Amino acid sequence: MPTDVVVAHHGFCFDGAASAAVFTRFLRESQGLDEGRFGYRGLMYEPGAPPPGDRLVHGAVNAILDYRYSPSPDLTWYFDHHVSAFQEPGSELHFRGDTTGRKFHDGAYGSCTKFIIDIARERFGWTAPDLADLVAWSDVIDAARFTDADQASSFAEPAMQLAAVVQEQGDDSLLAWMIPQLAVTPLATLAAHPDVQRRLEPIKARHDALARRMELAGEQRGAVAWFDLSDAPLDTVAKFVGYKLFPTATYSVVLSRTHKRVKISVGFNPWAKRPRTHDIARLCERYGGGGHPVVGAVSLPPGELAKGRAIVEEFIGALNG
Ligand SMILES: [Mn+2]
Repeated sequence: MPTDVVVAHHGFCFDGAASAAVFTRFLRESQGLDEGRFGYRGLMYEPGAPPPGDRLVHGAVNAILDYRYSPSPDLTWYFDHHVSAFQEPGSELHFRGDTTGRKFHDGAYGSCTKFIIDIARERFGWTAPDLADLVAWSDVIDAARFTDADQASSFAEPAMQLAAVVQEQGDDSLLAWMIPQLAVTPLATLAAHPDVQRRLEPIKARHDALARRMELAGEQRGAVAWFDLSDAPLDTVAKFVGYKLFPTATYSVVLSRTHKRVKISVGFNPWAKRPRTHDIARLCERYGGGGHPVVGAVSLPPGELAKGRAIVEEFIGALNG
């Protein structure tokens, strides 16, 4: 049977996959569509990414979830919570002129998954109480609303196990299997599946190795937890481990390298005891980098470690100022 519902969602992202799962249930149950008619496509935020309208199929029911808006006439449903959703010229005007009542955007939401389930209830009278756990965890993970750094860097919760696998290995072939499962299976049951656990094992091993490396390399200088990880190439990320190791730090600075670049990552501790007094995006822009007020990075060509170290010193000085 041909796919005639195309769900284009943010790829390699737990909120993107969960949004696709909730939307699938919504469409199946509110419109009586058969499960076999759904196809999934991951969209990535990367330089030179094609406009999302290119991934839609003429004649199908097309949805874009947790990703940029498209003014394509083929777009049927739209849900997103990114403030940067309207990138294509004229796309915001096109969205505002919509009369179908099937295109929704709210930049105040922490996750697209929660946005979809709220709109489905308020506008269409559809609910799915069995998905409450999936929705709640998507909201925690996508907005990093963890109770503390321990929870944020732990694999104990089934949702955290699934998110780790999706973030690292969530390509179209894995998600073609996982999204329909997320739509109907309790998180603990799905996380315990041998295919999930087999994928999770090496991710956990790399994460644990990095956590040990950070423990050895880390030092706190004033308000800043600082990690020099430039001794060997970095093959994974552990966004919150630094705050677990140094809970009193307000900021973290990490110097790392891959074969492609030297990178200085700067972040604000979401559980900091003191308020943020610096705009990290602005700080990084001074050195050709960028980001958000709470997290940013500067990249240098490979081999420019000495310059990287000099920038780190300036960051640590500025963040203590
Ligand atoms: Mn999202």
